[in-house]
This record gives sequence, structure tokens and C-alpha cells, in this order.
Amino acid sequence: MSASPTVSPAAAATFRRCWADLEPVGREADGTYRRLAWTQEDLTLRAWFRAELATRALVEHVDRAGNIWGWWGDPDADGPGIATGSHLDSVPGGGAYDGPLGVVAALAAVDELRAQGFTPHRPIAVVCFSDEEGGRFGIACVGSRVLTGALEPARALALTDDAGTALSQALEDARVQGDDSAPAPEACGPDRQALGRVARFVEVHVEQGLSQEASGDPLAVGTAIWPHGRWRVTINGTGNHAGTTALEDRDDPVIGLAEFVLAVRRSARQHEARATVGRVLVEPGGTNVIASRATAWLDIRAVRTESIEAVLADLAFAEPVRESWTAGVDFDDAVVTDLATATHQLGLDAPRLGTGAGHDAGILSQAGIPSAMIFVRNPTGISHAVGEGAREEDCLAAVAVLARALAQWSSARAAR
Ligand code: HGY
Ligand code: MN
Ligand code: MN
Repeated sequence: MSASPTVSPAAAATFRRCWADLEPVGREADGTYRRLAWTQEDLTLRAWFRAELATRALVEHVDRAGNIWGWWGDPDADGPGIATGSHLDSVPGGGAYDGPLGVVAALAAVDELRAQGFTPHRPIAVVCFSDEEGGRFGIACVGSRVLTGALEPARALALTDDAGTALSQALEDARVQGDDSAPAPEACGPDRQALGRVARFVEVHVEQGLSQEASGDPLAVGTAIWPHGRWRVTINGTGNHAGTTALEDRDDPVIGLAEFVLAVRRSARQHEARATVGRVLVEPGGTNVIASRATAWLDIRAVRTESIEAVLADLAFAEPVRESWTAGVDFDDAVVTDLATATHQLGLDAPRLGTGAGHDAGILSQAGIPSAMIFVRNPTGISHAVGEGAREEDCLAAVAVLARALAQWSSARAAR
């Protein structure tokens, strides 16, 4: 395999410095990251991103959903333009790369183009989407879904976190703490103007799996996102004393929860789906108390929607309530082809990969913006947990390919 493409010293320095800036923010003692939407960690990251835009004289536009765009050139005069970026929020116990890699790669790609003396004829934007993970309020891609109209603002604003704080309150709190990029709840909603500025979107993302490590491919081109959804299951019981209640007198919802979780695994295996119960709530939660209620959140994904429907049919006994649904996405062929070509021109052959992970690129694609992704090899394949990672050499290769694609797409007024 030929040597990986790389970037100018300036762009490599940007990558390293940005990574060093981000590394301590929201890092927990066990090495995972807790950067939940609109918490202090997120506000710190958002302020950091805005400063990075200002450093590069990228003109800041914050859309009505709180996503932050930095434009090189004027998209309202010379657009629509080309956008690239990702998110900075994490899941609880998250890794360092999921999201930030795409944001830092975008900033480094701008620096790479400037180091090459490139001047875009079409505007280029670096974007940081808000609340992609849904780690606090329970629905993924809130920023891009509200932006595109895929999520009603009223529903989004009413979402609450485990402490019962509504998103609307979290936005108000962020504004009080000085983050004027947090939309006022009453102004939060779709933003056709912001969306109309974007002709194409590409997201660099750490691979969330081991296929590239196994195949020895530093980069891959993301071609599709599997359909996936989230459901909530509530099992009611009768609270009682753990020591004085005979087993035959119990109505313990945790037993039902255990049976449900095992049924999920059986059905997922039968229907070739990936179904997960990663979050449960047992109330009231006393060690010496038989619970009165158990709640489980179910995440189901599969290559085919029919597989998800089959799993849901098996689990109908538990009456799952849908909280979010994302139809499968096939990314734009022309964007995929251009990314694969740019990679090849830089000496690498990039396999084309579908993914079971959701991304803002998928939401923008569903809103009609031609999009695709560049996946960076992850030596552990782990994501959403400690151990998530990528080699710097592979990250810089992604920056080189991203810069080349941005240059190609912004060199002339190409078709959308
Ligand atoms: O859940 C997902 O697939 C993404 O990480 N938000
Ligand atoms: Mn992500
Ligand atoms: Mn993620």
C-alpha cells in the first residue's frame, strides 16, 4: 500500500493543536467523555469552535436550531456553497473522536487549502451541529433535525433530561451563561435560509467498527446509513418491601424488564438486527424496595426496515412507544464518487461502507442536500466508549482528501 497522503505542516499543526485544546474538555476520570448538549462542557466547546472560526475570519452564521456555521466566502452572494463538519457533543461515557474528528478535520482542511494558496470560487463552510448524540434529551441529531424540519421545535423544546430539565430551559440557561448561539426557545425552528446556502455536505467521522482495521484501509467512503429508531418501554409493578413481601405476593417490574431484555436479544439475532437496551430506569430505585416501575429504552437498527419491523412485532407484548425514527439513507452517488476519486488520486483506495450509526450527514441528505461521509480507520473499532480512536496519520489523510474534494467542488460554479 502506498504511503498515506498527508497535509502541509500548517494543517498538521492545526490538527494537533485543536486536538490538544479539546482533549481535557469533559474528560472523566475513566478516560471517557461527558459532553452533553447545552451543559457547561458543551458551552465550552461551542465557544472554542466560534473562536476557531474567528481566528480564520470565517463569517459566523448561527441558524435557528443553534447549529454554528463559519463561511469562507459569502453564500448569499456566491452560494450555494460546500459545507463540512460534524458535532462536538458526546454520549455519556463517550469517546474522543465521534464528532470532534469531523469538526477538527474541517478546520484543518480550510488551513490546508489556505496553505496551498487556494481561493474558493464557491463559498466553503465549516459547521458544528448541536446536540447530535441525543445523550441528554433522548433524540439524536436534534440540531440538524430541527434545522431541516424533521423535528418539530415544540417537541424538541419539550424534551427533558434525567433531571427533568426541558431543552427550552437548557437553552435559556445557556443564553444566561453567555452563549448567544443558543437559540431563544421562541425563535427555535427550521431555517430554510441556512439550509439553502448548502449545495453539498461531507462529514469526516471515525469508523464505528473494525472493518477498515481488518481490511487495512485508512479511509472509507460512507455510502449509506441503516434505518434506525428509538423506543421506550414502561413496565409497571407494585412497590413493596424487599424483606417482608413473599415471592408469590410480588408484582416486580424488574422481572419483566429482565424478560424483555432477553427477548430483545433473541429477536435481534433471529432477524439480523442490532437491538440494544442501553438505558434503563428502575423506580423508585431503593435497594430494599421492590420497584413500582421499570423503564427501558430500545435502540434498533438493521440494514433493512423489515428486520426492525419484525423485531418490533416480537416485542409488541411490551408495547414499545416510538421516540424517534430515521429512515435508511443512501448518500449521493456523485458525492460518493468524488470522494472515492479524490482518495484514489491521493494514492489510497477507499472501500465504500454503509453504517449502522446515525449522523447529521444523514439528516441533511434526507432534506435533499447531496451528502456523503469519509470514515477514518479505528484500531479498536470501539465507539461511544473509552478506546474509541484513530491514528493521526489516518486523520491527516482524511484532511488531505477532504481538502481536495472541497477544492474540486468550490473551484467553479458546479451543479448542485
Ligand atoms: O446514535 C447514533 O448512531 C449516533 O452516534 N448519534
Ligand atoms: Mn457522530
Ligand atoms: Mn455517536
